[in-house]
Amino acid sequence: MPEGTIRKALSGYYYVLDDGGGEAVQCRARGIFKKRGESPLVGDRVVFVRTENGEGTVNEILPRHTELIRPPVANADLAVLVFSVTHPELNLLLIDKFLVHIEHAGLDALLVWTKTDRIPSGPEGDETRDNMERARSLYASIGYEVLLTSARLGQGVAQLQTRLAEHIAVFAGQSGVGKSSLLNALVPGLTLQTNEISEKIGRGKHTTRHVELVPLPGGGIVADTPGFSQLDFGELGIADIGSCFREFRELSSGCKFRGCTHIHEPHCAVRQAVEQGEAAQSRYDHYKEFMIEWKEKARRY
Ligand SMILES: Nc1nc2c(ncn2[C@@H]2O[C@H](COP(=O)(O)OP(=O)(O)OP(=O)(O)O)[C@@H](O)[C@H]2O)c(=O)[nH]1
Ligand SMILES: [Mg+2]
Ligand SMILES: [Zn+2]
Repeated sequence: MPEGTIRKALSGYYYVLDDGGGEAVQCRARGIFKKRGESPLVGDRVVFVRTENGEGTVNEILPRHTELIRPPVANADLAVLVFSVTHPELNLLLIDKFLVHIEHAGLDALLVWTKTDRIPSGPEGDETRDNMERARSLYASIGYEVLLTSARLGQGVAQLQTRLAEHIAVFAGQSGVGKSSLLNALVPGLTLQTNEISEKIGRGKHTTRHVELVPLPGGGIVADTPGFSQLDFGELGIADIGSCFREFRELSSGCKFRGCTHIHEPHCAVRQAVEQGEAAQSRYDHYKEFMIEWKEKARRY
């Protein structure tokens, strides 16, 4: 039976690229998946059969290396968090939330900040520029790579291509930050649909509606995904939020108590580092916020 990769999922169909080549085959999934509560994801390696009418059936999902729940993508090894520096502006809370999800899923993360061309060059752009630089050095100090880009000017696009070669990457971020625009800039001739953000609410219009794998000319594959801004730790099954903050994970060996939650325990190395300015206050504040959110969810079940 042929094997292939799911390139796109849409309205109950899975578009499978045969390893042997040719056009993607439109497949249904076998009923057994539903009964088992499984569902094939874009990026899944599958075994399928061709049926008479040129369509096919997905018979088996091969073991996954990674699995991201939101956006739903299998086998990616690199998550590219796409955030715009303005329109909408950087949202550190959301960055940290996405990072928790990604660390939990075991993917490497790359932070890509877009729309640098929209920062006014005069003094009225100073605040945005300062915020951007401060955030950049914060995340770089934790060990995350940050790339500044403009899809409009092509800034950073070549570096991004170099970084993405050899990877299966997934673009993740709010609606309207410029994920599809960046992919269009990476792939000459590609015309993924993009849309102005709503000036009234300052957010995107959810232009991309499905997950789709796009091969890059310089090597690598990227999954374009619909924008989102909600992540529920309960739903994602993330209990150990502290270990998903890289710098806290490292510091926690210095906490007096094993399993320290870094909230109320004495002799906590994480709290001490925050107090001494060695770990970022914003990261700690978000951590506490996520813990509260998570506890409230847990109480409700
Ligand atoms: N000035 C400027 N505008 C950009 C840039 N990148 C994207 N945009 C604009 O931002 C808007 C949203 O871009 P999209 O690429 O549709 O955003 P998206 O992240 O794919 O949004 P969803 O598909 O809804 O998740 C469009 O009007 C783009 O033209 C950029 O680098 N500079
Ligand atoms: Mg899009
Ligand atoms: Zn601690």
